[in-house]
Amino acid sequence: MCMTCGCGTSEVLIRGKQARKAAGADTPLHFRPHTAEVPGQDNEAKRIVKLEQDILAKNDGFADNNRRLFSANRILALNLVSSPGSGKTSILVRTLQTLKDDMPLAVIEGDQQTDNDAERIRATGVEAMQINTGKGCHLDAQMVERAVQQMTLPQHGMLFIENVGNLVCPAAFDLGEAAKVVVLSVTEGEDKPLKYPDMFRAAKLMLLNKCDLLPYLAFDVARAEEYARRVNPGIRIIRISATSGEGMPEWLDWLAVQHQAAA
Ligand SMILES: Nc1nc2c(ncn2[C@@H]2O[C@H](COP(=O)(O)OP(=O)(O)OP(=O)(O)O)[C@@H](O)[C@H]2O)c(=O)[nH]1
Ligand SMILES: [Mg+2]
Repeated sequence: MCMTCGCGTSEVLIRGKQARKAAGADTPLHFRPHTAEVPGQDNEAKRIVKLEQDILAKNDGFADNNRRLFSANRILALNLVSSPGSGKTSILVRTLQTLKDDMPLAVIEGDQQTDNDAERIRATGVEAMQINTGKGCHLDAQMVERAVQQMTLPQHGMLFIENVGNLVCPAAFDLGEAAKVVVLSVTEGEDKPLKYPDMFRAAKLMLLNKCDLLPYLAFDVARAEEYARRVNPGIRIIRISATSGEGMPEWLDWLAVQHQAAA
């Protein structure tokens, strides 16, 4: 289990020729990180699994409260997730600039350190709360509840929650959002949906960002999209560029449909 954030798995799988040789069998080698090979190990593993379940159950309680609050105030809440630097804040800035005169908007920013992203959002005139998670690698629903208590609710509008840049842990944590939106940029490689399937499975929409860079890269768009649909057949995909504005109308249309459903 990842003891830093409490969101990891109790078992690691190592695959490869060396591992098979070491195991003396043709099967993958399994081991549990952070636990010693001592009698009672099974009990320890069970305790860790129970701890994970407790953490997620507690989180789900806060997420339900958040969802009720958003629903009562007719707010569309979206949870933007991606690896660091995919363009979450850039997409948000461009989106807010377009929508800010039409409806109430607010943003919660999650990062380990700095309020750089919140400052970028505030420069658009939209209210932003920054959550610094320190060593934590994801936002949880209680953090969002606390941030929401300190901000003006964008009633009948939209709340964007930009999660900590990380394609693993934020997948497991419901924040009370209507949907997770995963941003994959074309500089990251096509295989990310297969390597980090939980995130792509959890998302309703994938924004394939930085498409303005495609002429300079050996990135296979069709393959990336096929990989995303392989792990999540229902995922919607929109190709965009926060820099050039390509795909923004389609993204704004998608937002309008979700907003109508929340209203
Ligand atoms: N060429 C190009 N660059 C982009 C695009 N979107 C974002 N960038 C650049 O990518 C870098 C990271 O963008 P951010 O918006 O900060 O990414 P982020 O996902 O918010 O990053 P973290 O919050 O640190 O995880 C910046 O240098 C952006 O200018 C895009 O569509 N095209
Ligand atoms: Mg950001």
